[in-house]
Amino acid sequence: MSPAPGALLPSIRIGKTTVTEGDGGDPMARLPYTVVGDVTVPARFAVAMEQRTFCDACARIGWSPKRYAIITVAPGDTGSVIEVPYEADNLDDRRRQVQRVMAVPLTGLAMSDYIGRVVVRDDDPTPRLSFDVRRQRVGYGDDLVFVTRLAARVDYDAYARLSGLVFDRVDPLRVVDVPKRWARRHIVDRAPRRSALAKWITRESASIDAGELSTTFVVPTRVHPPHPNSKSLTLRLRSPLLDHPIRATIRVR
Ligand SMILES: [Ca+2]
Ligand SMILES: [Ca+2]
Repeated sequence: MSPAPGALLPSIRIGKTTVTEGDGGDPMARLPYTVVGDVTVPARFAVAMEQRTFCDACARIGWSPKRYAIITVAPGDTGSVIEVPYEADNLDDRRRQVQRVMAVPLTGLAMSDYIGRVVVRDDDPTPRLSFDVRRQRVGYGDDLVFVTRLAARVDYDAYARLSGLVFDRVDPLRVVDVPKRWARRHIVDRAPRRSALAKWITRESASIDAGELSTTFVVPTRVHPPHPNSKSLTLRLRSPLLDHPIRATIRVR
């Protein structure tokens, strides 16, 4: 028997929950709801589920298409769970994944709290970021190749910056040692040709794009007559993924 017009309908209160992501598969979160009042005849409500992701530097963000489900509440039920699908991977994530669940009464029910939420907590460790060189010693005319590398793929752009370090008592690679065209693109025009190249390398990007494992920074050198002493270039890498900066050096002779 349907409730008389004006009678207070039992209502549904949708809850909130947080789940730990896990690794792959088709995971389902169990979002609780409670029934306030007595259900005396089968009642139904519909839910729309929508995934939202929030992140500054992620490859995949935004809203997913909605999914729908219809939930039947049997007489005497005091509550149960709504199964809410979400995404799980084995990548370190910066995105915040939230499943928003909106309920609409169909028959025999009212809604009190009609918006629920599943927050998915990432469980993958941040991989180690390293900074290395392809060859520690090169000759004039060769490229100096600095390599920024992640130990595992991640789901965001791994931001990193390079700057040069200048040391006393070390003969530095100089502006004159690199091709003019490279110098024009990477360092200021006014850099004196005899000054240390490292001094002018201040803001080079060494960021690794989401899903990639490494990136290189290449400094070409000009062919020179043999030089009695080796020269060197040391670069320092800074990144929010590192507790402290790390550095790498290449010698040229
Ligand atoms: Ca995971
Ligand atoms: Ca993850």
